[in-house]
Amino acid sequence: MKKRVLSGIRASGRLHLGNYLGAVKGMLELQNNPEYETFYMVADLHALTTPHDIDELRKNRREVVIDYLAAGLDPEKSVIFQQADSLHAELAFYLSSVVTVARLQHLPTYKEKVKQYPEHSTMALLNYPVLMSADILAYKAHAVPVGDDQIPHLEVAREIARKMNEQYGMDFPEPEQFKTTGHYVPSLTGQGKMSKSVEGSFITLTDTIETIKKRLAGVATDSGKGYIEKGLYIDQQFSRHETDAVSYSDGVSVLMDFVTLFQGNHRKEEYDTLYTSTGIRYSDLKNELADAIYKELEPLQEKRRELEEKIEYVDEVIHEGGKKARAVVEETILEVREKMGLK
Ligand code: AQP
Repeated sequence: MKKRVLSGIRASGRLHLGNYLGAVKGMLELQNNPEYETFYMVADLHALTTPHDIDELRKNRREVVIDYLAAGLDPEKSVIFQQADSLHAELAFYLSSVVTVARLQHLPTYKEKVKQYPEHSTMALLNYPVLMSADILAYKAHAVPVGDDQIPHLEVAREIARKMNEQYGMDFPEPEQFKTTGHYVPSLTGQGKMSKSVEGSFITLTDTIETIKKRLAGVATDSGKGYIEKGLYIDQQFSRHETDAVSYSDGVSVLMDFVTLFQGNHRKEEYDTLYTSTGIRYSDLKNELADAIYKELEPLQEKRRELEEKIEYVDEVIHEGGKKARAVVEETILEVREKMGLK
């Protein structure tokens, strides 16, 4: 039997490079691996966990699907659907009976969101990881292509799977992160990760070359020259190694991450050499980097324009995907109800 994969992105705004590199790239890789059966959703219920505008949410539920299709998700290979069309919320309730409030309150992601939206410390926000567990366990998925920010939530999903298996005799696999090379894309501000809701942090998949240049222009740089710092690296066998690392300032370190992701290790090493010799000209670096990013996004944007002309096709994909996803979830829910004594 094929192993199952589940992933999703919140319908809370335009997709950015973090979503693309941390999640969508992994979704594509597994979709194209015949050993896996892939389920990819728009997390519209999760969008209710933070303040939102109703019309925007309605629009974003479809926009994320258009981004998925533009990036190469293929309804012939993957089930593409909207979370609210399936029955994840019902399963989340059953799963919530094996998690304590304290466990959820201590999660770093919960604390961060409460800090970001102090007026919106809702039950839905606290329950976010339980709903995410339901998303995954509904399909008995093994692999979850998500970025590093979701690791604490995956740990909750594994704990819930274990408890449901021990207490009720379910056979949920313990899901694992499927990691991409862009599993942590930093914010352009130099602080934390790239996020939809943090202005100045992101580059979206629909940005023009001019916008990308403008956004990169805002990244803080330094004099262009730096030094090599001696460091200590401890490997998995706990052996210690001396390392030489170029010490970049916050903003330049972000630029270097992007150089590695879009131009490769070799270009990054050339900048390392320049930084500790003649110096880097950041205007040239940013222009070259903007071109490399745009080169990756241009085909997606072209495909997106085509899809915008075929909205009936997009809605058909959503409709068909919803039916397929629901059929799988119904089976899991029947089993859970029976094992929990509700049938
Ligand atoms: N910076 C990132 N680097 C790598 N992966 C990332 N992801 C998000 N940001 C990065 C991954 O994208 C997927 C979908 O994210 P989401 O929209 O469901 O969750 P999110 O964390 O709410 O995304 P944002 O952009 O941070 O939105 P806001 O600001 O609204 O909270 C996940 O797999 C996530 O790991």
